Amino acid sequence: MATLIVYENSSPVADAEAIRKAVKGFGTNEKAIIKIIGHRNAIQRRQLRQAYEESYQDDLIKRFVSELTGNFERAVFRWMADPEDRDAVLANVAMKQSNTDYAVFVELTCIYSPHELLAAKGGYHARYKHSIEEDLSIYLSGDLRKFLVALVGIYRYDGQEIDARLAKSEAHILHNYINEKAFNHEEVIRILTTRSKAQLVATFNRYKDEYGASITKHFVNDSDDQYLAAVRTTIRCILDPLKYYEKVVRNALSKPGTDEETLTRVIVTRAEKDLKDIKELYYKRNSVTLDHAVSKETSGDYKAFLLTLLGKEI
Ligand SMILES: [Ca+2]
Repeated sequence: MATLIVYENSSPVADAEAIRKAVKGFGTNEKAIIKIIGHRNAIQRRQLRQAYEESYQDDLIKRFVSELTGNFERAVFRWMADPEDRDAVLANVAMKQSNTDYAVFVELTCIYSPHELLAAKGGYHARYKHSIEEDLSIYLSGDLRKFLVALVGIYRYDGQEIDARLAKSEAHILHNYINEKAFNHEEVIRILTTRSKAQLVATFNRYKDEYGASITKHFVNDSDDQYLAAVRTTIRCILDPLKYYEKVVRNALSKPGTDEETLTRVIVTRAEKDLKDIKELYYKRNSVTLDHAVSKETSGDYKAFLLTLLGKEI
């Protein structure tokens, strides 16, 4: 379930007028901005951008970028952009980091629906005039590149049908290659990147039954291998997205100085989807509410904005 509290009867023209007042002239009324955009769903935000453009011949996102700063600016940008454009930006930022944030691509391909992935790829074309695969190939190398390009390139079947015999045989194939430490074998990559999520869940469960441990525990070696880390993330995303997100948020908050990029990503991309469930899991796991943890680790307008998206009336 979502955390976003949507005001249903808002008017895009009235919103645009209020936003104009908040940004016009010297300074900015950040609170007024949060009060509006923190309570609008994706369709309302698009209508607001259109109304703003029509009324003032001004691009609202560009205006926000010039008025706001730091983490708050980045969060507002990710929130106000169309989802496919936002995902394109998240992907581009992730691949350009010196230590590629592979999790962004795993989320796109293993948690998002195939349709949403396709939209994000289109958004990437529109914004960067390249394909995601093309740019991944520029910024990455080796097994991680091979794996992520394959993941992004596939349009996974989204149905719930399961072939139990196939699950058994592919659990066996995976186990054989893992035993030989041939973690990057093309059969391993083929299974993980082409099978439907439902089928993979069956395969991973079968693996656990047959071989006595979760498959993620077997995809390890001594070295700090980014490819293997991406494989483990893939398996965790497919098996239990909520559990995955809870851990991502927990790690982002516990990092010295806080990993704001990741914290923002999870809150902005999940607020209209399942952030309420992630919050519940977070509380169960940490005995502290996510709202409390976020307000402890963040400050100012950024904090107020995240808490609003988390469903707090402030
Ligand atoms: Ca201003």
